[in-house]
Amino acid sequence: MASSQTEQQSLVSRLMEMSGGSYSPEQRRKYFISGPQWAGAYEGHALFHAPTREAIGYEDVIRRLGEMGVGYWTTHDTDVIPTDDLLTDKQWETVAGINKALADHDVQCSMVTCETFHHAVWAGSPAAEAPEVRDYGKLRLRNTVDIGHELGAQFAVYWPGTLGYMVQGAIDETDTLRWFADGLNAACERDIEVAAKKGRATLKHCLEAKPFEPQAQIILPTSDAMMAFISSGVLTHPEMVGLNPEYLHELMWGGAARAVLARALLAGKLWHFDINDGYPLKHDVDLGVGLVNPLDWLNVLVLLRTHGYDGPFNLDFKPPRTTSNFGVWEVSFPTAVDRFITLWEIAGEVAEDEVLKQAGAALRAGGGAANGDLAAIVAANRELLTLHELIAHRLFQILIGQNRGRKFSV
Ligand code: GLO
Ligand code: MG
Ligand code: MG
Repeated sequence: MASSQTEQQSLVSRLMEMSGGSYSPEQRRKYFISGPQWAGAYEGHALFHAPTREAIGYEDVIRRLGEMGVGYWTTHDTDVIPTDDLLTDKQWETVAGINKALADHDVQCSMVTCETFHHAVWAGSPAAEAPEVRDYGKLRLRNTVDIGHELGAQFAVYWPGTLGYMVQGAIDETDTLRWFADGLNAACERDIEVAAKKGRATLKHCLEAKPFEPQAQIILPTSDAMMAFISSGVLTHPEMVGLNPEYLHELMWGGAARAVLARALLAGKLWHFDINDGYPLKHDVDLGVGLVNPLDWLNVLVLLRTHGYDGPFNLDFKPPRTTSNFGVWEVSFPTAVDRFITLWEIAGEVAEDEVLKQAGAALRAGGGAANGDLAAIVAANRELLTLHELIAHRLFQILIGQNRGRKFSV
């Protein structure tokens, strides 16, 4: 029996070692993978859950990411600066400390995001009726842009989880949308000023949708709703605003992640991507990438590889409450990173697979020579379309390594 914590930790480490298959920190650093402060520091708390882990600060999260080979870090303003210190000189002391930790561990800050859902001031959302709440919201959004430039970020993300309601009829949705746009416009305008002053590119401002939680009804619930909002005429700089879809958030409304991403790719708005896993039509469980839907994930990565997506893969998951502080860094983070890289590599094999190449080419060529005759068109494709199921089987084989000769009992 492993009864002491030290013995249990050695058991976990030994079984991790036995599992094998880890990438080296150098290999991991080749990917644009980012680790959120809030994921590393998540204590396991929720509405029905007391914390199961101890608090840790940015120094530890950045050090751990650097050591394991995750080259990028992301944060909310309040993950690292208490709300009362924001907009005061104290915040710049913290920002200087963060820049030192980033440099010490060879990690870069890729994205910043403004917390507009947790503090009591956001009870009615950052786009609330009261003008003073919205003015404070604008200050905070502009301040997050300032912090982002100071930390060297390229992206700002906005998740408006409070932009909605619990009870119907209490808010006017069109006002809320315009007021939300006012906040984004203030952030973009500040960005243009600061970027010019610092000789840096402006940030990419990315909207992240989630269909519900914490509000019961959300006014911009899906990535498609976000795209319609971007082109609705209320933004002063729609060209500065794109998307940060989250894999699980699209599953939560029953969407097909690949199709969502395809629509964003066509619109040129797929700039940032939150990666995780979970179950369709359930709440936001934020499990590690690939633990629930590895085949779907493989297909998502095939799409992204095929279309040259070069933005970040942000590990927006939550280490389960059953995992200890030790386990977060020994198991949660490295295994999530390594499953992602493995799936990315397998997606490369899919692109090169001879069966899939020939099946795809045959389907695209069609049966031919039908002369516009309806019955002949149907007949010409009758046998070819069986290839759809064959392709799905081949993808399963590639996922489990059967294409490389993996054998079971025979
Ligand atoms: C919550 C969201 C949240 C955002 C974060 C960045 O469900 O996924 O974690 O990604 O606030 O804006
Ligand atoms: Mg997210
Ligand atoms: Mg989520």
